[in-house]
Amino acid sequence: MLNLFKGLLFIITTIITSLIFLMSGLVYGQSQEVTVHVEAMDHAFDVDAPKELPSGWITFVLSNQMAGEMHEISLVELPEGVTHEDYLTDYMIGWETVLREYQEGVIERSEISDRTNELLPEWSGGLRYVTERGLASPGRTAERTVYLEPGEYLLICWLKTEDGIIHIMRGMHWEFNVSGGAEDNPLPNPESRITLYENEIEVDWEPIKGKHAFEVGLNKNSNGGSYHNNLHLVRLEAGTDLEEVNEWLDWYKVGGLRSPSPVEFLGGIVERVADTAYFSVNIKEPGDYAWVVFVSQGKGLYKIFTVE
Ligand SMILES: [Cu+2]
Repeated sequence: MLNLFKGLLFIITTIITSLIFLMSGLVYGQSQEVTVHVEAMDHAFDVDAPKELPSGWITFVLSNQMAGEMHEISLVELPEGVTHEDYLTDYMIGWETVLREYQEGVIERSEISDRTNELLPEWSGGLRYVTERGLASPGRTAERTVYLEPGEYLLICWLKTEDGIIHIMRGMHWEFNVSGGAEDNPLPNPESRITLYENEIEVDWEPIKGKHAFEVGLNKNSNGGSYHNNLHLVRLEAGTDLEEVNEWLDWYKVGGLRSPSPVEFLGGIVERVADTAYFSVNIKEPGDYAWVVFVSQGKGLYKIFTVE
């Protein structure tokens, strides 16, 4: 009798355990893409998302339909114990000072790194820039998919106004928290691959109008670092000077990343953490375009193409 009871108990326990397993499988199996919609304003982010996001792959869509200036999405993870306020005050005031001194000729470019060491708080080294740029001109929308670990983050825009004020200081920042939960989000599934070599942008894609998702492979040099960590899509006009575009992409330059831009930007990436970056662009008009890799204090890399 006792054995029969034990047998029944075993069967019931097995059924319940299987049911729980199945249900949890259903819940977690239904991995959903997490997308955060961001509308850019001059100068604020209007974000349609909760301040608490699940960790894993997240797509940030930067829509620049309402603003008159170009904007970007940068994401930075704060070191433990550092608050959003610390970043927006101590750290940003340090950067503003360095930028002003450099632009006024008080310090040389070669002195910037020493001066930032003096001015920026000690915890600055612990900041983790997950992505930067992905520049979107007015009327454009840029998408970037990144893997976020649990932590405290800030969404920021480092571009500068016509007067040289960093957009973050004008209010382009949005604080959020990432906690565990969605590590099984689907991996990005891009249609095409772009590989950045030392002297070449290799594009495995037939240019056509529409929305296109790309994976960017960052080829490594012998020291294990990437040759290049950025890629941008621009729309060419008669007389566009790509060397001028490369100069403009230099944040440290007096006119660098400052309104107005010399050309229209349709999205892209700066990737400092991973070997592969994911982004999407939307090509609405036929015309001439170029992939641009910004090279600091050098000649940029370009690949021009035409969309019929
Ligand atoms: Cu901005």
